[in-house]
Parts: sequence; C-alpha cells; structure tokens
Amino acid sequence: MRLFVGLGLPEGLAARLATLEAGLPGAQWVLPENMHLTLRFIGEVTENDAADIDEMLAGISAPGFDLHLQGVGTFGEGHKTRAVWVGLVPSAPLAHLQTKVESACVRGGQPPEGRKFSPHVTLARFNHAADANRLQRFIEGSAMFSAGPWTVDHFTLFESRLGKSGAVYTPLADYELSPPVL
Ligand code: 2AM
Repeated sequence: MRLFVGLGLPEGLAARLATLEAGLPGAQWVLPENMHLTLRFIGEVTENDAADIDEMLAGISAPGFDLHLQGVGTFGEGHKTRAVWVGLVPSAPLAHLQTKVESACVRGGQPPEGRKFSPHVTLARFNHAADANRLQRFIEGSAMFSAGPWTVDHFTLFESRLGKSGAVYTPLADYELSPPVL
C-alpha cells in the first residue's frame, strides 16, 4: 500500500480553494475532496509496516492549532512548472507536529525524509509544459488569496491509490490532537 500522513481540509475551505482552479490550460486540478496538506509522504509499504507506522502515529501527543492559507506558489518555474500550490502562514505548532510525525515514521521503520518540510496544499499538477504567460497571470491574480483560519484537531494516515484519472486518497486512520494551547 502507498501511504502518506497529512491534514484533510474542511469542505468549505476546499470549496474556496476550488474557486482558484481556472485559467491554466493543461493543469490537472486537484478535486476539492482530494485537497490536503502532506505532513509526510511514506510511499509503498507492506501491511506490517503500515501497522507499525500506525502504532507510532497513534502515540503522538501534540496540541491542535489554527492554520491560515495564504498566497500561491509553484514547484519548478515557467514551462518546467510541476505543480501549483497554496501556501500557509508559517505555524510553529504545525512544524512541531510535522517533526513528531517524521520521527514516528522513522521509529515505525521508515527511512528518514531528507527533504525540508515545505507546507503547501497542491492545487494543480502538470504532466506537460505549462504556458508560462498564463501561469504568471495566475500567480499574480491569486497572490492575495487567503483563507481560514481553521482549527486542526486531528491528522490522518491516507492511502493513495494511483488510477487512470488521478490518485484517490482514502483516510485509513485519524489521530486526535489535544486542545489548542491558547
Ligand atoms: P503534494 O503534497 O505536493 O501534493 C500523496 O502522493 C501526497 O504526498 C501528495 O500530496 C504529494 O505531493 C505528496 N508527496 C510528497 N512527496 C512525494 C513523492 N515523492 N511522491 C509522491 N507524492 C509525494
């Protein structure tokens, strides 16, 4: 099974993000029900490994927190753009949770993630070269986007099944966070 750990988005927030999804020919837009923030991509594991990871994730104790979405950005540039995403207002509790998720995955037998955590919600992916002019207009037009706050009170272990019409994400387990620290 192919797994990742992330935060789902409330329906209303995903619907607001979906209003941005226009004006980029060739973009594979993420459906609102699939929008999420990845805390840790795990990849292909056995069911035994998944059980170990689940046990470690279930042992995490961390407070809930509020998150705000703000601005847009890309992975890759110009015609080499691979993805367009919405960013987040930096959040220390989010970074704290991500660190705990990372170490739980390692204790659950996974190799450490070498890449720096870069929180984002992917809006679109590109399999072919993006139109650089349209992309620039999109980025400029969405630069002031902001949404939230919303309260994160749990995180989720997702299974990702790759299909012909894109990935399907299924929540396998939710892990509750403690009440936010005020
Ligand atoms: P994303 O967060 O930028 O959209 C499931 O595939 C999720 O894990 C996606 O949201 C994906 O990217 C993220 N992810 C991170 N690293 C990945 C990788 N090496 N392969 C596939 N997905 C990855």
